[in-house]
Amino acid sequence: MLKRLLITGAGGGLGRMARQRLAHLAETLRVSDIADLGPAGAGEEVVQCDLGDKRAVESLVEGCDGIVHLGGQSVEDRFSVIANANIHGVFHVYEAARRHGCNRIFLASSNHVVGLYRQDQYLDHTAVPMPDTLYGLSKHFAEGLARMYHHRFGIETAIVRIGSCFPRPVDRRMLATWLSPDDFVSLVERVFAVPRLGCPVIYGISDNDDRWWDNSHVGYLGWRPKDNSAVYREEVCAKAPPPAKDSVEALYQGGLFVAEPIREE
Ligand code: NAI
Ligand code: 15L
Repeated sequence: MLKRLLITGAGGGLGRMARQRLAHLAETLRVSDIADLGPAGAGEEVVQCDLGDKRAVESLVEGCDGIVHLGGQSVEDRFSVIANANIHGVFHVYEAARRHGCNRIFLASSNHVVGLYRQDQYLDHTAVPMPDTLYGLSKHFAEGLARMYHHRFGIETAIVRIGSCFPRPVDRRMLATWLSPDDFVSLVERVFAVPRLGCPVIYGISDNDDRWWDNSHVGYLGWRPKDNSAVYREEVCAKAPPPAKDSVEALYQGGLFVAEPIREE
């Protein structure tokens, strides 16, 4: 069991779930966000801070022996916003981890690191990144940072290219990208249970019939996703008409992100 697990982004969609469902991994759960998280529950510490604030992150990480790093800008935005949270922010997290001897991190990367691949391409962890947005590119930076800190300083990271982690798939693309909340939780559990983690790229998807990504290289984690988006296929297809054949939504793994404008400044 960990002594103190830090969850960043604890006010977000995944963070709220992690806060509720991952407390058993540690004696103390330290939850953090730039947003107000309300009062600390039993066994919790609450720290409000901006990941872009190096000093604040330095003390945020102190005393933690594991991090579930979910905090940051989670969709495309202006470069300044992405740079603060996802570039400076993730650097601050890794630097603080190195200084304080925190050696295991679950890093929320994204499928948008490979968003410019086409939906008829099947990828594994060796695929050359093809980010679809500044957001996807910031996650590619985070992945590189994780590798550098692994090879130079021994910090182990699960680089998880999350597909679409929501209660249920809501469009046709998500039939391939869906990660169920239960499978997300079981993945985090394995990441902190396995004796040797290394620094693998893991595609964060459930056991969907539709799939673009291969996880066979991480069998050693013992993660067995149990859910399958196929259960929702009828419902999704009834609600969401098929996108036009030549639309980005139908062509690219990143879907509509591929059509996002570049927002400067
Ligand atoms: P979210 O947007 O709901 O939560 C992100 C949290 O980070 C928010 O509570 C926000 O206040 C906090 N945050 C933003 N900027 C910050 C800053 N400068 N300092 C401190 N905290 C800051 O996102 P969600 O869906 O919970 O995703 C969590 C992580 O997983 C994100 O890193 C996202 O990029 C990644 N991810 C999520 C996917 C999903 O399907 N939910 C898919 C792929 C990646
Ligand atoms: C992501 O990276 C986003 O954080 C999330 O909000 C979804 O848009 C997801 O990708 C997706 O591709 O469905």
